[in-house]
Amino acid sequence: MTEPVVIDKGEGGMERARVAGPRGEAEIYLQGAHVTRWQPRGAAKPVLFVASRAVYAPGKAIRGGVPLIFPWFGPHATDTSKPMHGFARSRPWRVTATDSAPDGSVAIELGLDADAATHAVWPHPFRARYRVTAGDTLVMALEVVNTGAAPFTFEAALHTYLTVSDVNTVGVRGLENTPFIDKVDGFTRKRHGSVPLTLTGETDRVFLGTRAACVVDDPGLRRRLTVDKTGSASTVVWNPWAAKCAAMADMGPDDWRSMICVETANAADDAVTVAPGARHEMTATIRAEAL
Ligand code: TA6
Repeated sequence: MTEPVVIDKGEGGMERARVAGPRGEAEIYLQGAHVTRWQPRGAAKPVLFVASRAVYAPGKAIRGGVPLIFPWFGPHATDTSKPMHGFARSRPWRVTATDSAPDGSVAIELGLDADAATHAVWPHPFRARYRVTAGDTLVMALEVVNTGAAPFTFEAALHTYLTVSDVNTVGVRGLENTPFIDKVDGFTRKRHGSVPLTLTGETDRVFLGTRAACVVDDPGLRRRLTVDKTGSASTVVWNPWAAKCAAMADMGPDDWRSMICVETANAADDAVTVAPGARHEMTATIRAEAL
C-alpha cells in the first residue's frame, strides 16, 4: 500500500509532501504550506492551476495552486518595503500531524509560529496551523491563535488558482448583489449585479461581507467547481488578463486564459481581530463535479 504521506524533493529541489489516498491525491510544498496539486479520483483535468513558468525557489511564492496569504493582504498598509501578501507564503512551515480517515481522505497539518523574523515585520505572537485534507474534496483550514497578551488584527487568504478551459467562457455564481472594491478601477467601491460574474478583461475585485459559496461553471470542461467556505467574509476574484500576464516573469504568455482565482479571504473591511488567547479559523472546501 502506498504511504499516505511522503516527504520528498519536488521542483527546484524544494521540500514537498505528497498525499495519496483512495479518494484523492495532493501535493503541498513546505515553503508557504503551498498546495500545488489536488486530484480527486476520476478527475481528468487538474483542478488547481499552476503557471507554465512557475518558479520553485527559496523565499519566492509559487505562481499557482493555493498561496497562503497571512497576515496582510496585498501591499502592507503602511510599509511597502514589506512583502506583498505577507510572509506566510514564503516561509518554511513544518509538518505537525498526518492522518488517514475512514472516508478515504488523507490529511496533513502544517505549522508556523511567530519568531524573530516574523516579529521584525509583524510584531505579534501567533501560532498558525494549516490542515489540508485531500479526498473527494479538498479542504483547507487555517487556524490562527493569538499567543500574546494584546489583541491583533490580520488579513488572510487562500489565494486559490483554479484551472478553467477558457476564462472568457466561465461564469462565477455566488457574488450576486455583493459589494466589492475594484482594484483595477482605482479601488472604487461598487456592487455586483444580480447575474453571474463573467470576465471580459483584467479583473481584481475584493468582494466584502460575503459568506456565500462560489460556483464556477466551465462549459468547455463540462465541469463545475465549487468553493465553499467558513470563517471568511471576503472573496477575491482575480485574472491579470493578457497585458499584465505578459509582464509577469513566472507566467506563460497565454496562461491567463486557463486560470481564474477565486480566493477565500478576510481582507480590507473584513480583517479579523483576535483577542489574547483566542483563535480564528477559516476554511475552504473545493469540489469538482460534472456539469
Ligand atoms: O488576489 C489578487 C491580487 O491581490 C492581485 O492584486 C495580484 O497582485 C495578485 O494578487 C497576485 O499577487 P502576487 O503578489 O502573487 O503577484
